[in-house]
Amino acid sequence: MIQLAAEPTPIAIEPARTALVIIDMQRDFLEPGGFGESLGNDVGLLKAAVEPCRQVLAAARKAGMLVIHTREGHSPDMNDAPPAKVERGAPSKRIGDVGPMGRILIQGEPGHDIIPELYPIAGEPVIDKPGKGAFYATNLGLILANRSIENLLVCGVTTEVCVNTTVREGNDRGFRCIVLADCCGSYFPEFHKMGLAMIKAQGGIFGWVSGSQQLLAAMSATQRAA
Ligand code: C5J
Repeated sequence: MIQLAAEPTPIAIEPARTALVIIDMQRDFLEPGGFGESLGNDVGLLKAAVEPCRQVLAAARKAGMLVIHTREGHSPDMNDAPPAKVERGAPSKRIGDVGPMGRILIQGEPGHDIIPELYPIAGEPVIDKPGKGAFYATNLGLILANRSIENLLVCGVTTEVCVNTTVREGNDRGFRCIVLADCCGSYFPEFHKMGLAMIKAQGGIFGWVSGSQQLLAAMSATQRAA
C-alpha cells in the first residue's frame, strides 16, 4: 500500500489498483502556435507542470503502474466535433484551421501529439477524446474496469477544464481521484488554485489533492518496506 499525504485527508492506495492518468499534455496546449495560444493564452504558464509530471511518470513506469495518456481532439473529417464547440469564442484560429503545428486539435497533426518529455511508450493506452472529460465518448471506463482499477492519480492540463471534468466524471463512476497539484497547470493561476480547492472542499467532494513530491516519497517508502 502507498500511504499518500493528501488533502483533505491522507489516502492509502494499492499500486495494482491505481492508474496514472495524464490529461492532454499535447503540443496544442503547451507550445506556441497551437489551440491554447489561438485562444489568446500564454502557453508558457503550463510549462511548470512538465518536470513534476515527468518524474511521476518515470516512477509509475518503474513501479509497473498502469499509465494512461489522453489527447483532446477530433478526426480529420471533424464528424465528432460539435459545431457549438468549433464556433465558440473568437479565437485567432478555430479547431480544424491550419496553424504552424498543422490543423488545430486534429488527430494525426503535430500539434495534437503529446509533448516529447511525456511521450507514451509501448503498452500505455492513449485515449483520444472529443470532449473535455476523458470518460465521455471513449473506452477509458472499459480499460480501467478490465484492469480492476479503483484509484486515479490525475495530472495534466488544464486544471479547471479537462482535469476537473475528468475528475468529476471519475468520481461519479466510483473512482478515488487524486489530483497531483504541481503536475497540473492552467493559463489562469487563479483558476488552477480554485480548481484544486473545489476538488478537496467539503471533505473531498470530488476527490483528493496531493503533489508529485508527496507521491514520490510515499512510493519510495513503500518500496523500502517491501
Ligand atoms: C481545454 C483542456 N482547456 N485539455 N482543454 O480546452 O483542458
